[in-house]
Amino acid sequence: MIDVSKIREDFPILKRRINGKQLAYLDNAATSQKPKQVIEAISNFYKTSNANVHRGIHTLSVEATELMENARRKVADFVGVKDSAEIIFVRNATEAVNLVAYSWGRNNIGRGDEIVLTVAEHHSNFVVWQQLALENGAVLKIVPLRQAQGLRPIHENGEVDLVAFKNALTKKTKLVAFFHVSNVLGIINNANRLSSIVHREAPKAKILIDGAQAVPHMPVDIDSIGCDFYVFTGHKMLGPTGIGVLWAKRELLEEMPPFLFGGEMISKVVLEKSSWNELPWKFEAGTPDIAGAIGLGAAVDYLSKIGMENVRKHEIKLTEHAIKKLSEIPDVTIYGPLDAKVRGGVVAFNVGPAHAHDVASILDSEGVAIRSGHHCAQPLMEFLQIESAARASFYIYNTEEEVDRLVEGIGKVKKVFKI
Ligand code: 7TS
Repeated sequence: MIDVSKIREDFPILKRRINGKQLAYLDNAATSQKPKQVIEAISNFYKTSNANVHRGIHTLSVEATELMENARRKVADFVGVKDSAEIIFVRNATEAVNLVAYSWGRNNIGRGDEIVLTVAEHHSNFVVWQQLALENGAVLKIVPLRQAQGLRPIHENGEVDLVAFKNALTKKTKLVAFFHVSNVLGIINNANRLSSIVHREAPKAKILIDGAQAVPHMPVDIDSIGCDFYVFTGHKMLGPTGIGVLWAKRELLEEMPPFLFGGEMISKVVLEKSSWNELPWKFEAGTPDIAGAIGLGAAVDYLSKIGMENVRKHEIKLTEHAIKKLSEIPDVTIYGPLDAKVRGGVVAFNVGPAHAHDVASILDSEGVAIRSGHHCAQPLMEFLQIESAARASFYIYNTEEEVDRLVEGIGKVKKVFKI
């Protein structure tokens, strides 16, 4: 088990007081806080090794290049990728999905071709494909979540409907894109199983997995999943904002044209034409976020030291506690499965008729930070027939006491709204 009080000492921001109360930061699905090891890695880089990468012969440039490429190796190891040239640094998960849509999608998906998504995708894995379909005349097919049998409403089971998923796959399917862990319902998709269904039913289709909520919270071994593209984002896993990752198989990346053109990504330029740099740099035009990559490397070191199995266990414990406590409050509706073992550390809920923004605002007055709104998943909100939800999401530094403060805060919401 992890030593939370020791971990908390590494996060300076957790000492803050908000509205006179000790901060309880329960908005980790939006972004995580950063330990001093990450903050120092970034500031040390600027203090001691700052130079541009891949260009200079001078010592600092060589040092900066080594630091950045070491970070790439660390990230590759962290997610079980053997060939670190398959790790493309981008700005965030959203940019990674766009890179795939522009470089691969626009060259391979045309009129009448089908793109299969689930109804619970984050907008970054939804709007990107919707736009491509609108442009190219491709067809979007949306897989619903499974309807629970019996008494409980849909939102309390809610894994991807496997029958509908299988039925959506046809000879025309070019791309299947789905989340690994839902940022609203916490559902953990069985990525290997869904991938093997795609291989069986639509062998020519490519598979893209959005791992933005998975990689920070559980062991992920990309090479073993059997997908073609996997994306994640550094700022949700203790890293800085501005750095994310696209992974794809080498053969696929080699076939794909560059997404952005300019410096760093070329091999040779003559007046008439240019040729492209090797992987991964072919997809990293311009000066990259060097400090961001180094910061992400430090984040990966930090998480590896704790062990992702331990991160997952800690979050299961907090989620179990949260679901138990929230279930005891009349008028609180929890969305997603109630068994913490099958879900990530994200708990979305509503309190009677109170608007989620009011819930979040009253909790903020108690120093408890949660997110409210549609969570960039409006198709899912429509599916659940709600406008919005409040959401608490946990990480390594959260405690059961903080969950209890969330619950107490909900008591205050109920008083204010006379629920
Ligand atoms: N995919 C999922 C599943 C996400 O939860 C998010 C961000 C993204 C993609 C996009 O990540 P980005 O780094 O490119 O922005 N999710 C959230 C959230 O739930 N609240 O704020 C951001």
